[in-house]
Amino acid sequence: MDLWFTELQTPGMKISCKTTKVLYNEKSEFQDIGIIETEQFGRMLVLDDIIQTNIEDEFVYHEMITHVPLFTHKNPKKALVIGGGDGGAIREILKHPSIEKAVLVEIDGKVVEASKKYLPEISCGLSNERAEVIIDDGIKYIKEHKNEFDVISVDSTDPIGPAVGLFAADFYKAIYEALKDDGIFVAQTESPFFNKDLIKRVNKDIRSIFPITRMYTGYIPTYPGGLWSFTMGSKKYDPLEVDETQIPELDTKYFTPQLYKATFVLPKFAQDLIK
Ligand code: AG3
Repeated sequence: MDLWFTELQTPGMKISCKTTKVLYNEKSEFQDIGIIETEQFGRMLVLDDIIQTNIEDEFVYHEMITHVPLFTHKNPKKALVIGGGDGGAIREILKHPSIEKAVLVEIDGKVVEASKKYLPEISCGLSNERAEVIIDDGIKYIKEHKNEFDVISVDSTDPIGPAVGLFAADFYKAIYEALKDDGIFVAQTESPFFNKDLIKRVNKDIRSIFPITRMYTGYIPTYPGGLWSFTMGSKKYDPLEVDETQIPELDTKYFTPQLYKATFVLPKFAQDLIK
């Protein structure tokens, strides 16, 4: 018998993955959490029927949401991830020797628990002594912390339901205040192909708060359209002025110093969104 997990990526487009096992399926206070074994991508984390990450392609997203801002900053010591309960972003942040503390604030403790149990390759950083895991509402947390972080990564779900507030101008203002004077933040900002209005709005909002706003992309096979955007707001450092020959090699699978520079070069239609 063939079993297929299907995500409705847009009202008119689906992605299906042949599924060999359901490892975990529970409803938390916030969402329906699934961890399934797929033939193509290995173990996969699914929240409310939307693919979040999987063993095969997770490296792209987690490397890009962390190393790009961390290498834009001259000396990042304290980093924060909002969301990202699977721990992939924390694992990447800890590859930077300058990092003294990497804090994760995830609203759903069950996502962290399930990821620790079923996705150890992704969640492994969470038990590191430099990591701190806080189960709390990221919006509330950010408002209670001022002038504290060098780099903040917003590793959210799609802008529906509980994540809507993580794409709001008020939240970006609070992030600005939670960052130190030369701080940088990056948020995952969906597909340049399918989420044009969102990207336009988010860019406008971030530009009205941060002196430097830049968008970059990465290729993630299981996300709608493949091409995925990240938007950076920076108080002082401009990634376009970073000398990539000074970026050290890290143990990565997608990110390289050369790619750092190239990732800010956008296809014309994507460039037009943020004019
Ligand atoms: N955050 C979710 C990205 C959005 C994916 N959207 C989709 N498949 N429709 C990823 C969490 C990984 N730490």
